[in-house]
Amino acid sequence: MRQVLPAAAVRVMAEWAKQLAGIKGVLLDISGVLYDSGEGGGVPIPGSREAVEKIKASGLKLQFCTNETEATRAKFVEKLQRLGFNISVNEVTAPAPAVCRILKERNLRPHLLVHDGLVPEFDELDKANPNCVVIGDAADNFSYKNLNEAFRVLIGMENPILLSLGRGRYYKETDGLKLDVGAYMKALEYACDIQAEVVGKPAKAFFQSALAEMGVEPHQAIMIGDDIVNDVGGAQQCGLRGLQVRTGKYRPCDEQHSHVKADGYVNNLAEAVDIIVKQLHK
Ligand SMILES: *[C@@H]1O[C@H](CO)[C@@H](O)[C@H](O)[C@H]1NC(C)=O
Ligand SMILES: *[C@@H]1O[C@H](CO)[C@@H](O)[C@H](O)[C@H]1NC(C)=O
Ligand SMILES: CC(=O)N[C@H]1CO[C@H](CO)[C@@H](O)[C@@H]1O
Ligand SMILES: [Mg+2]
Repeated sequence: MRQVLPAAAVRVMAEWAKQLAGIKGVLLDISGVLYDSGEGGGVPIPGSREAVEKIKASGLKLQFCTNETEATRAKFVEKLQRLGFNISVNEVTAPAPAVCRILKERNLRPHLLVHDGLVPEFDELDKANPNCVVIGDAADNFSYKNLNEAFRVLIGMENPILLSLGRGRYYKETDGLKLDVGAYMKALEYACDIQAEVVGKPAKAFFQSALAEMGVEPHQAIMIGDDIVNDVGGAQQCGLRGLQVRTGKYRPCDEQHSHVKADGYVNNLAEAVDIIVKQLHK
């Protein structure tokens, strides 16, 4: 029997599906799209494991694009594999490796205000006599003491350089919403009257490096995320199409956001992938 959808749903579905012609690659946010993070590693969002397989089987290029900065990429990927996702380190674009490249290029020696789990990503770098501060989602390591130490390093420099791994406002774990790095980045900006350089979503360069990994042009790619500003808005700024999933940190008011309008809204990753893959075979 043919499923009867309300007229509005049919129209919206058709609208964004029509824009899919020429799609060659899919960029996926991880947290809130594949799984909900939290104590004990988190829980997969129903249908998302199968959706990843379906993209891979369809011949579309796939790259995961995360602002996750609590653990090294290797640790993070291991966790996702334990949750049943078929994902490898080279399929993940993440801020820490990107910032390491920048630090090397510019001969910067970082003072780190990051989660303990991320510190090994910076092992190869000279951290003596720091000439910049790198801030990431330090979670419980965002103590007054640690923030103040970073502040003192910055305020003592002639031209303070603050590099931030993302600028998210908050994110969601299984026990609720959590303040993200952006809130702390703003505190240091305010105290030192400076502007941070953001590495990670929604920075254009970050999406571009993910696209380069896939070898597709912005107009051939679609980003799927739960964050209307950082995933959807960031991707659109870079020339990609952006879909928002109604999972993770999604809130209904996102669909009336003051300056970001997603190319489409879907209930979850599985629904998005069904529509995208069907469209390929038209
Ligand atoms: C995992 O993904 C790779 C491509 O990234 C694919 O070749 C392989 O068949 C997948 N493995 C499973 C078990 O689906
Ligand atoms: C970071 O937090 C962990 C867990 O609370 C703690 O054991 C560690 O000492 C902290 N590290 C720093 C540098 O504050
Ligand atoms: C925009 C975005 O992807 N935000 C993510 C930032 O990082 C946390 C984890 O540290 C994720 O939960 C958010 O989804
Ligand atoms: Mg997310």
